[in-house]
Amino acid sequence: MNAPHIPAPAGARQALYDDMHPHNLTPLWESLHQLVPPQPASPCVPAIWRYDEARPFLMRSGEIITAEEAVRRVLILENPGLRGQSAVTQSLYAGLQLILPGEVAPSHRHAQSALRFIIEGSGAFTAVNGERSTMHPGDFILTPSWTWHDHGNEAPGPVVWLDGLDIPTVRFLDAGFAENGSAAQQQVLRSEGSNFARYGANMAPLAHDPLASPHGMSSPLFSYPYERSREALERLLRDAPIDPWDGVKLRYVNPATGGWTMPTIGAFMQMLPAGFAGKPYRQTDGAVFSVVEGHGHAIIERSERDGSTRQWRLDFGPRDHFVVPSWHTLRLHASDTAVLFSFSDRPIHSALGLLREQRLEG
Ligand code: GTQ
Repeated sequence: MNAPHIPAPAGARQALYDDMHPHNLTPLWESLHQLVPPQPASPCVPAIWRYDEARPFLMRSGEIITAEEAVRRVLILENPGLRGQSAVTQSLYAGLQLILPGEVAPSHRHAQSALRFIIEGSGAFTAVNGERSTMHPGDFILTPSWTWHDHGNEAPGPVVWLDGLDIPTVRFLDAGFAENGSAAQQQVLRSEGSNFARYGANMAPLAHDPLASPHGMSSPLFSYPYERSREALERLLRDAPIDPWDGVKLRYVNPATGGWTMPTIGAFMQMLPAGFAGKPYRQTDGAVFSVVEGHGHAIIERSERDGSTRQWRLDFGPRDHFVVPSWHTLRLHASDTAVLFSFSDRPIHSALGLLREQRLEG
């Protein structure tokens, strides 16, 4: 027998919605499809920030505010689909930070995990928990959750880096705490290179207990120099079979555990040979790319529920940044040998059993 049919008088549904609205009640059936979508339908959209276009604004910001006054002089890479939210994807934040010669970005710490990826200039430093690390283009530096950090520039020219933080994730969880240091710059407790000697040589102190790591759930190593990463990729490009989707792609690891460098943000570096035409793939973790070397383009596709697709072509060169939202199909093309750094919220997807990825043909 068929279920009984309930004929609703015209307007009865809306009357119910209106009457219960003041009681903070709302009908699920009007939004079930958006709440439990058949596939991710991100408001985040593909976008590119060309360095040639962004740099003049960054330098202008250097004329109107000091690093000390700004605390962090950063231009946020705001996703066009998420304007006003200081977010590059639903879970991640990205920004370009400028520090001029002689400036200091004062010491603080916060629950948010941060990464720095150096874009332009050499000789600035980030200090993490009492040790400085000098920055060079392509270096990947961590400031894990709740570690004291300040930045300084004792070099002759401007230094710019990409900041990647889990600000939207921490905001979503209402778990944000922050403190300012008692002095602008933290006391130097160890000479530069001490951290790398301890954790950067595929060795670890004998007494090292990963659970009592100096950086909590994050990698105890806080600087990953470009020289080393590039050398590994170049070698693999010559020796190893090239992955048809990724070229040669490596993940930055916590040397003590083999796990992610930070609990909320995963980071990667890949090399694409000249002429590379990558196969398409999609994954639930949305990613931000920073182009280190070479030129190419990304073809990004989004399939809508009605079966239609939208396509973007983003042409990139050195120091450009682009974002690939969750479950958008990506194909990477390189005209000359290209090196791409990227970061995503993959560790969160993995830890929560939500990670899905599809490597497609075609
Ligand atoms: O360097 O600590 O881009 O706290 C945003 C928030 C950088 C930082 C940002 C921050 C920082």
